[in-house]
Amino acid sequence: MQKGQETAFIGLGSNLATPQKQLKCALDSLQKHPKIKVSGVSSFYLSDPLGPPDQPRYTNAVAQLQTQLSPWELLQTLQLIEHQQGRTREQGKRWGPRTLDLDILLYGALILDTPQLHIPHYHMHARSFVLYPLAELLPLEYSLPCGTRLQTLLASCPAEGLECLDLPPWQAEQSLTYP
Ligand code: ROI
Repeated sequence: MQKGQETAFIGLGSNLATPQKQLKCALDSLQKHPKIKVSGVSSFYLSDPLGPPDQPRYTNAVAQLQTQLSPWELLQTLQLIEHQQGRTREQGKRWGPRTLDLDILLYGALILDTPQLHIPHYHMHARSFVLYPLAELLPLEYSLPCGTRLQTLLASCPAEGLECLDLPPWQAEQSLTYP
């Protein structure tokens, strides 16, 4: 890893406006950023909505990044991409449907607890649509900054309502190239 570079994991989610396309487009934007390299992408998953059930199922994935951006700069970049892809304030409503959600899950071993940014992500420990894709990119023995192993979190988080779309669409269509 280059000096001044950190490994981060981000969660991607969408349940509006052709969700798979939204995720691919976001991955493309991330890859094009001069200070970000997308070093891994999980399979895409279909997941039942957490929150009101009267909304479409979500498409979720996790991406691994090498970045020279600080956590705050990375947050800004993710918010800009969300905005570019039509995310509105209205969609910021708790538990509502959304065009694109990009969350910083992990940023190296950093623990950050501020009202604007909480790393590791607040709810990642209990969300199957985060943990299962993350487990494609990290060993089960991996310990999160809080000290809990990924394996332990998975064991208490059933994969109910989660469906792996076998071929990662970004790979199937050869539309994007990642290592
Ligand atoms: N539910 C699922 N399944 N996936 C998400 O990405 C997601 N994102 C959200 C809420 C509304 C909590 N529900 C979700 O923000």
